[in-house]
Amino acid sequence: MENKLKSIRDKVLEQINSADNADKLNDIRVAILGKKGELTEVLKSMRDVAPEDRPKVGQLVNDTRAEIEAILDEAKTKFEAAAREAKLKAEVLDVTLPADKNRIGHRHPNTIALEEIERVFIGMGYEVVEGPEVEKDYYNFEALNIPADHPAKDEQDTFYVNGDILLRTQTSGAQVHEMEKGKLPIRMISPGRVFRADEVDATHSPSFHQVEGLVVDKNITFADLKGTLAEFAKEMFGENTKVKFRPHHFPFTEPSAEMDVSCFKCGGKGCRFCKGEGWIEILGCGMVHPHVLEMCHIDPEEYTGFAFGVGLERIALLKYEIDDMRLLYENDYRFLKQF
Ligand code: 2NL
Repeated sequence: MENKLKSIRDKVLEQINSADNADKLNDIRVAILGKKGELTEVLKSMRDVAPEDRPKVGQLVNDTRAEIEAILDEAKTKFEAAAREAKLKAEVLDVTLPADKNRIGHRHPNTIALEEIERVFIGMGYEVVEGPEVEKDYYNFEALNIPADHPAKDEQDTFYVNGDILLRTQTSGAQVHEMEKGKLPIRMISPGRVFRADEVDATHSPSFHQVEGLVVDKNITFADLKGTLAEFAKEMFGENTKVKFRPHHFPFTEPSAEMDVSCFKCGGKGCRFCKGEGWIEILGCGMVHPHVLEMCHIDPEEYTGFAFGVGLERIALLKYEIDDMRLLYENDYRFLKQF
């Protein structure tokens, strides 16, 4: 029995020495120590051993088993360490490789223009107030003196959500909401997205942005309108910018005007940029129509006001000399990174 155990032990040692991976070790473990393993069979044959020899032989079997297990474990640890070593070598990190460059984002030309406009008016004591893009027909049209049968309503070719609710065509609604609150005086601008069922081309888009302004107080006159907008033009386009007001018509203002600025490229002499005119149209404006004030429960005998509206894209296109509005919406990084 002793010899048999010794021969098993020697055979196993030799097998372990020649094993070259963890799987083979496992095969050896099963062949020797498993349910039907050689050493297990030896243990089963203990019944043939004389009772007085059993403790000694049993001890010997157990010692052999413990020794083989220890050697198997040691070999397994060696294989695992070698495998880890190989894995680490394969995954080596080259810290000298230059990292991918981070592209830092920046403001869209529309945002740059809007923040510039906001800066000018905040500097003159105006508040910035935003309103809802989905608006009631009343706040977009009716309250602005554009009744259901008014031709201005057709011109704006509106997107309707249902008969009463629409995507706003101008940000005026925000100002009507403010006037309805009844807290006077008002000095505000309301920037935001507006919608019109226009075909896309170099100067049109079904969704664009507007900044409207409104002042309501006692003794506000057309002189306040002119002075304010002349100052705005100088701050936006340069100290030497002149302004010109041409009579116009809007249903919500009376009198109404369009304001031109002297061409900031040629100073007014006429060039390619202003198409030889010397002047560039910038915004629409006027004194708030008395009926608009009345509908907002403001007494037009006591209070007057002026209002204006500018297209944000128009300002951005002019200021940054962009010749096609569509470029503003494509978000091509090669275009955007120039501003
Ligand atoms: C343009 C110019 C304008 C207004 C907008 C306004 C707002 C209220 C009352 C009176 Cl709440 N007016 N806004 C005034 C004049 C011109 O926009 O070209 N619009 C299409």
